[in-house]
Amino acid sequence: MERTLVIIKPNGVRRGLVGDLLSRFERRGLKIAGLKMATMSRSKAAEHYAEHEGKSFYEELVGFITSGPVVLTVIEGPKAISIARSMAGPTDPSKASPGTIRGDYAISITCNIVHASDSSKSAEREIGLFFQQEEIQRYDLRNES
Ligand code: FUP
Repeated sequence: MERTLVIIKPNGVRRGLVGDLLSRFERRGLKIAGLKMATMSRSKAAEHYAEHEGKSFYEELVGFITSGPVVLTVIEGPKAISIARSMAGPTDPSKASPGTIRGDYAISITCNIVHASDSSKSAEREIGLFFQQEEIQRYDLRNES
């Protein structure tokens, strides 16, 4: 069983896509184990995107992710990390196939609707940035057994 951090970015919230996006993960059979809405501080955004500090797109990226509320969700299930990444589609929406989140809803690389952790190490680090242990719920999905 894996856990991954999925963030519905500010444009996903502003465009009213929260229900649709959460629903995609539920329909796929993944579990919503943690869920909250928050506006990211600049310092949290800097921690989250630390690997991109100094890159040409960094300021735009941090400005965008802190521009309004996001939905933070811990998604759990077998191979949840790679499944959530493939559901999101490639970082650059122009390369994303229809049927993926970015292929259905995005054209801008910065405003690419969702974040999904790219490895188990990133998932652990990123979940720890935004969730306390007690904010992650334990329950069984009906379709698991
Ligand atoms: P991803 O893992 O798909 O979120 O992609 P990255 O970690 O490579 O990039 C993080 C975010 O930086 C992307 F969601 C969008 C932004 N970005 C740009 O704005 N321009 C780029 O050239 C690359 C990434």
